[in-house]
Amino acid sequence: MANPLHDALLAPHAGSDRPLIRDADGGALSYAGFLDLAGRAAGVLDVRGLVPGDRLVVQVEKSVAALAIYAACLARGVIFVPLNPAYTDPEVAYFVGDAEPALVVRDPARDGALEVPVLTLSSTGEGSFTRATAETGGTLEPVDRGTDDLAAFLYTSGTTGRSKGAMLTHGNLLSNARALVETWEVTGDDVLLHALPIFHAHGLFVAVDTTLLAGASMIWMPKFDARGVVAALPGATTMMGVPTFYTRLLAEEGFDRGAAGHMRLFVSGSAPLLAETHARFEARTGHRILERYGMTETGMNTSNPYGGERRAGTVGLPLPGTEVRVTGEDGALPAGEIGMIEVRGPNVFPGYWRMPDKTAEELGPEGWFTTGDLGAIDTDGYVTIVGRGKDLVISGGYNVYPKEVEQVLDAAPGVVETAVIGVPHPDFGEGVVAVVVAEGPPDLDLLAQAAAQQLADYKRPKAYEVVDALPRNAMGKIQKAELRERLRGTFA
Ligand code: MCA
Ligand code: AMP
Repeated sequence: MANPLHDALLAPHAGSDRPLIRDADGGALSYAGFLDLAGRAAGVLDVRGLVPGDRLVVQVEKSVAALAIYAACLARGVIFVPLNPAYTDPEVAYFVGDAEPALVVRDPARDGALEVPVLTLSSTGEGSFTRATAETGGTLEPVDRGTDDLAAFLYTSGTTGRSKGAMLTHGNLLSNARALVETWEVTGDDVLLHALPIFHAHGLFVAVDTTLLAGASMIWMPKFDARGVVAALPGATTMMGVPTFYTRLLAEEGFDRGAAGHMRLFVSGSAPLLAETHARFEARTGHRILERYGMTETGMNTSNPYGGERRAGTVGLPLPGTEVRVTGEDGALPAGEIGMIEVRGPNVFPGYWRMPDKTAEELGPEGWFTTGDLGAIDTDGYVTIVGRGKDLVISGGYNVYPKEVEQVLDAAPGVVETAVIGVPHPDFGEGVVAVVVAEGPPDLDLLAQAAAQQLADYKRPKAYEVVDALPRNAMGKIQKAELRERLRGTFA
C-alpha cells in the first residue's frame, strides 16, 4: 500500500509531539495533535461516502481545521479543491458546477444556495463540519495512490474568462516539495512565518508541503498584517511572501536588522519583486530576499540559489529535475534572447479538468508547458522574466484576468465596451483599471456595484477611466500597451 503524499508528508510524524503550528500567542499544536484532527476530518469524508477521485470543495477562512481537511483528502485520495473565500456566489456557482464535488465545506456566513451537500466551518472552527468530526472519530488510514493520481485542483482564470481547474497529482506536489526543501535547505529546526492564504499554490504547497516534508513548524497567522509579522518574527527562521508583504514590511517602523537579523531566509514569489525593493530590503535588514518563480500549473520552476548568488531582478535557476527553455517561432532560443518561457519536469501538471483542448494548447506532446511569461536565460542559466505574453494582471500576488472583469462591466446598461488593464500600484504592484466607452456619461457607481456583486474584491477595478473610443491597431485589436502607458500614473 502506497500513498506518496501521505507517506512523505504525514506518516513520518505519527505520534510526534514536536510542534507543527505555533500561534502568535505562544500556543502550539503538535504534529500528533494535527494528525488527530486530520484523522477526524477523514472520518467525516468516510461517513459522507466520499471515495478516491471525488472532489471536495473548501471555501473557508484560513484555519488549522481547513489544513486538516487538506491532509484528510491526501490520505483518502479525495481531490482537494480550495477556493478563495472572497469569491462571490456567482463565481462559486461556476466552480461547483465545473468540479462537481461530492461535498462542499463553506463558511456558515455564506448563504448562497448550492445544489450539492454542504457542511460548514467558520474561521474559529465552529460549524456542522466540526460537529460531524466530534461524532465520527476516524484515523488517517491512507488509501492506495500512485504518483499520477490526482491530489488537488486549483482553479486559475483563463484568458477567455472561463476558469480552468488545474489538476495536480501526488507526483507533481511531492517532487516540487522535495526540490524546494533541497534548494532552500529546509530542516526540522525551521520555523516558517506563515501569513499567506492557503487556497493557492504559494501558501499551501510551497509553504505547507515543504514544512511537513522537512518536519519543520509554522507560526500561523490568519492573514498578513505587517505589525503582527514584525512582532512574530523573533520566533521564526524563514518567511515566504508576495512582494506586497515586503513593501509593507519596509513601510513598518521597527522593521530593521534587530527584527530580521536572526532570520535564515526570506522568499518572494507570485509576482515580480522590484530590484529596488530587493535593494531597500537588503539595506534595511542585511538580507537578500530569495526570489523564485512558479505557476499554479507547474508549481515552482526556478529559484535563486540559497548558497550562491541571488541576483535581484532574476528568478534564478531551474529547480532540480525541472527544465526551462525560452522559445521563439523557430524553437529554442540561445542565451540572452527574449521569448516564451517553457518548462518541463515532474512538477508540470497533467492538464485542465475536462478541458482537453485548452490542455493541448499549453502542454505540448513532449511535456513542455507554455507559461505565457516572456523572458530570457543568461549564459549562467539565470532566468529573467521581462513581461507576459498573456493578458493578465497580478495584483498583490492574485491573478486577475481582464476578460473576466470586462465581461461583467460590458453587461452593464449603457456600456459599449471596456478594456481592463493593470498599471503600477505602490502597494499591490499592479492595480486594476477599467477603461470604459459608454453611450452617454456612464454611471460608474452602477459599474462598481456590478463588479462588487459578481467579482471577488481583488478583481474589482480600483479606478475607472471614461474615454470616447479605445485605441485599436489596423487589425482592430485593442492596444492595451498604449492604454497602460497613458494611465501608468493612475495610482502614483
Ligand atoms: C485585497 N484587496 C486587494 C488585494 N487584496 N486588491 C487588489 N489586490 C489584492 N491582492 C482589496 C481588499 O478587498 C480591499 O478592498 C482593499 O483591496 C484593501 O485591502 P487591504 O486590507 O489592503 O488588503 P489585505 O487584506 O491586507 O490583503 C493584501 C494582501 C493579500 C495581504 C497582499 O492580497 C494577500 O495575502 N495576497 C497574497 C496572494 C497570494 O498568496 N498569491 C499566491 C498565488 P476594499 O477597500 O474595496 O474593501 S499562487 C501563485 O501566484 C504562484 C503559484 C506562485 O508563483 O506563487
Ligand atoms: P498563478 O498560476 O495564478 O499562480 O500565477 C502564475 C504567474 O505568476 C506566472 O505565470 C508569472 O506570470 C507570475 N509569477 C510568479 N512568480 C513570479 C516572479 N517571481 N516574478 C514574476 N512573475 C511571477
